[in-house]
Amino acid sequence: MDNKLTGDTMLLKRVVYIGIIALAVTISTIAAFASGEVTVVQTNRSFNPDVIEVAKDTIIHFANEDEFIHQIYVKSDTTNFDSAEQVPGTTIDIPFNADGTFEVRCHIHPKMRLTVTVK
Ligand SMILES: [Cu+2]
Repeated sequence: MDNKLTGDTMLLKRVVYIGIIALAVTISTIAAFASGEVTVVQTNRSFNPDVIEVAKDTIIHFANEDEFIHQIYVKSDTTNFDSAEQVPGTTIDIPFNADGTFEVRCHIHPKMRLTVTVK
């Protein structure tokens, strides 16, 4: 094979790869700060991400992609939520309608912790 062509092809692949990463970073940044709807995934008995900042009136979808049942809750002066048992493959929505910093915890797994800052 022509060496120059191989070099050009590798450069093109690199440019495309960097472009994909830049796009992914942009999309995830938008997701982290978007009002409206954000998804947090539960895997390996943890929240992913485990720190998130959202605009007021955002609904966070909690998608249980774990092999375990979870049962999540928020306890605070302004935002309170207590879910039923959440079996794998299901999603629970929690609205965050007040400014502040909140902790989402799991009754079943005390080490599970998500910090949500709403502003
Ligand atoms: Cu749990």
